[in-house]
Amino acid sequence: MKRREIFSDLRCVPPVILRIDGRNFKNVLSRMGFEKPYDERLTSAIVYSIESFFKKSGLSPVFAYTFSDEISFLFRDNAFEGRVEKLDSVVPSYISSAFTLALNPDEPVSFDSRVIPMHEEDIREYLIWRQKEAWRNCINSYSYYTLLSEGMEEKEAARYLKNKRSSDMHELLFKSGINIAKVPAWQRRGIMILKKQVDIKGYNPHLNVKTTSTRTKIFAEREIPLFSSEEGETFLKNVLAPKQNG
Ligand SMILES: Nc1nc2c(ncn2[C@@H]2O[C@H](COP(=O)(O)OP(=O)(O)OP(=O)(O)O)[C@@H](O)[C@H]2O)c(=O)[nH]1
Ligand SMILES: [Mg+2]
Repeated sequence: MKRREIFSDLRCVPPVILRIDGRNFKNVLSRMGFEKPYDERLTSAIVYSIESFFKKSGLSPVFAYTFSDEISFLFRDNAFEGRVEKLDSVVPSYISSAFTLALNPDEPVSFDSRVIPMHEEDIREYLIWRQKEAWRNCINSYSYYTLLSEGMEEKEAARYLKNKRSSDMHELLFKSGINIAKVPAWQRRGIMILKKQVDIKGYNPHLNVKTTSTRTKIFAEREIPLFSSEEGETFLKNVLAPKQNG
């Protein structure tokens, strides 16, 4: 029977990105009464789940990048010896479980998952792509819920926005009093969760000396630059520097 487990040896070579995405979250979050288009409780629960993953899962991603209901993790360390089935099952189940602990929702939630083999030099391009999606998602969802609040039916609003240019949506939002360029950065650009080495200053009373030790801390950056900009390039160089590897 063991021979039938034909996918268990499917492996990937690092670096890999693993992206998970909330299953059917449009309906699930609506049933849970989350605010639209953005609810701080959802974002906090996702950030909490990622931080918990960094601290307690025993796995060690370089970063996680999140917006809406999706999370991308970068692994460089050959987690699970690259076994795709392990990565694709353990990561989304851990996040589902942490998310449930954070929110105590009325119904179970699930996340789908995909493993994306990367080259180091393509990681920035991947992040630029996802951040563009975050922005598209931001302007679309604000426009969509603005139209609904003005009395439009769901299907009609979706149809109306289908081929709209982003400048038209800007205009539409501006008329309703929303300056989309001024909504919080995490809604427009997403959030990066990172490990950072910090110096902890202490004192050794036996030797009567000041001490400094280094600890790894997890930070959620809610004000990140545009990855495609020069500032974004510098930011990502730091995030992807080899010292952040471990
Ligand atoms: N109410 C609310 N909904 C949100 C929020 N963030 C994301 N969503 C919803 O999550 C959905 C994410 O899009 P998708 O992942 O494409 O859609 P989905 O319904 O999760 O469907 P699948 O991922 O294909 O299973 C958006 O359409 C939003 O409706 C939020 O802050 N509040
Ligand atoms: Mg989803």
